[in-house]
Amino acid sequence: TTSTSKNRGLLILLEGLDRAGKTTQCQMLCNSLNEANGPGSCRVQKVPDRTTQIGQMINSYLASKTTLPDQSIHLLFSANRWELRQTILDSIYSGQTVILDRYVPSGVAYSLAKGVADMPIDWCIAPERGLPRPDITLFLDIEPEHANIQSTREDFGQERYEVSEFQVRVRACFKEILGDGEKNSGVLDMGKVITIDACKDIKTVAADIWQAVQSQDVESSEI
Ligand code: Z5A
Repeated sequence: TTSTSKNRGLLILLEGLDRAGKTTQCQMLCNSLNEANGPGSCRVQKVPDRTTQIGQMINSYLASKTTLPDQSIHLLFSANRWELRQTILDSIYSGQTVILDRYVPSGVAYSLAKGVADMPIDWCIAPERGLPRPDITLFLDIEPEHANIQSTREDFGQERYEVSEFQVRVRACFKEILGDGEKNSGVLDMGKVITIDACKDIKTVAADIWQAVQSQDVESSEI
């Protein structure tokens, strides 16, 4: 199902490492849902939203134009999600499905992977509590250590966090946070978590995502 019995839209999250294909797949899924359910019934929200003032600070940090303490950048990423909270809720409750291109799991995984002593997992999660919970999380999985797939994808290596050893740690953190696919089996409740093999070609990944979204029996609970 792609809508709930209360006719609210769904909150669908696509997560994964850099260059896993999230932006590509968010757009393809959105196009398919708009075709199936009518134009405008779905939209994509990129996270971070680099257009806000906080987003511009994040952008400048990621481009290594500014430095910030690890704690400060963590809280800015979270603050950027809080800026989006109301518009996400407005969309969902007006019946529009929102596809998130990254969200809370990225916030926690990238900070945890830094291994900073005074930023344990509880500290990292605390500012995220109260944000809307996705109905479905699709984790686009690639193996940086084996496939070395990212370097073959356009533009990899341009930004601060795109270093292979770091990506290996981020992947392990994602798995700890999201669990093994069963609801609530990870540290974070991100709804139903489904792992997608993102090493396949773009069309096959899109078909796998479409099937996963279609086959989900999503609850109509409050977000
Ligand atoms: N970050 C954080 O620390 N804390 C937070 O709270 C959040 C984020 C939210 C920027 O994020 C950084 O912020 C990121 C995490 C950190 N770390 N870094 N660097 P971002 O989402 O803005 O990152 P991005 O640089 O815009 O996107 P991305 O993740 O790197 O890429 P992607 O969306 O996963 O991939 P894509 O743009 O769809 O595809 C990349 C290329 O690969 C493109 O040429 C595609 O045509 C190609 N591609 C895609 N799929 C395939 C397949 N299946 N086969 C072959 N080629 C493919």
